[in-house]
Amino acid sequence: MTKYILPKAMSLALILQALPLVAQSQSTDARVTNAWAGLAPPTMAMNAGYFSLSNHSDKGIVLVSADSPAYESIEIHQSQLEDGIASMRMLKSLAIESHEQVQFESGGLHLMMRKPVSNMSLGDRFAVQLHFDDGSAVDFEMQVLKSMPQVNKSEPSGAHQEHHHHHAM
Ligand SMILES: [Cu+2]
Repeated sequence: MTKYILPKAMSLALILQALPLVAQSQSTDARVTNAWAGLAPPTMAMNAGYFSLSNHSDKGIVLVSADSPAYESIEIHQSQLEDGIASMRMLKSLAIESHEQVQFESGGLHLMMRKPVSNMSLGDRFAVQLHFDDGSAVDFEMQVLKSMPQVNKSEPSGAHQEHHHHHAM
């Protein structure tokens, strides 16, 4: 009868391979990039927030809400053009299929952020949290900018964009 004895180095390699799977099941694989908000006039009690949201998991995810300490309330909105009239409606949820990316952008999906807690200036950063229907959440920072950041929407080939963030959960 043969007895298998794994060399120590080999068993360690097996353990290391297994670790990412464990981490994956405990955190969401949603990732936010290129988050920004325009500079709203001080008289405006609302602002729109934009970003790219990618689902890097093998399952669909459902965004259900967003909040920020910088605004009293945030809704998920969809702008649309109907018969030449622009309007927007609130979404109760937004499904993102496995390995899909959705763009929150001017004229489309956006976060409608109401009643800023303080006056925002160009370059200011504030925290935003997205909540999903499975109870997971993603934290990110939104920056007040003049216009959309000029970054590749797809996965970068250049070195200027940060690489995947692994959630330390
Ligand atoms: Cu809106």
